[in-house]
Amino acid sequence: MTARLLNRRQLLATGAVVLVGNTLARARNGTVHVTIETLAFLPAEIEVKAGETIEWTNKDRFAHTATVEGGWEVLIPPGKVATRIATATDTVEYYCRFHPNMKGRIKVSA
Ligand SMILES: [Cu+2]
Repeated sequence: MTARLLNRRQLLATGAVVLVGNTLARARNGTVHVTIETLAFLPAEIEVKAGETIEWTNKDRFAHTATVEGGWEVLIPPGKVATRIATATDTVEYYCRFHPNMKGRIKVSA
């Protein structure tokens, strides 16, 4: 979580931040990208602002979902991309309905 405290220049200098699977990823051009590969959301934790787009790219050969218990669900077919526009209440944990061990987290910042 320390990544948030770094300024943009420091983030660029430590470019590995976005590449290492489980660290915070920020939106670029209004979209934050999550790759699904070998049964994992990468990065597992993302930070968005309300109105920004979350885009999941499924590189696996089977379908996955981004599912929030008692909330919304996005189906991501194999080899496809699916999106959701983040809302103010989207600070949530989510998982894949087909593979409950796949877990992710969304944080909505002001
Ligand atoms: Cu899955």
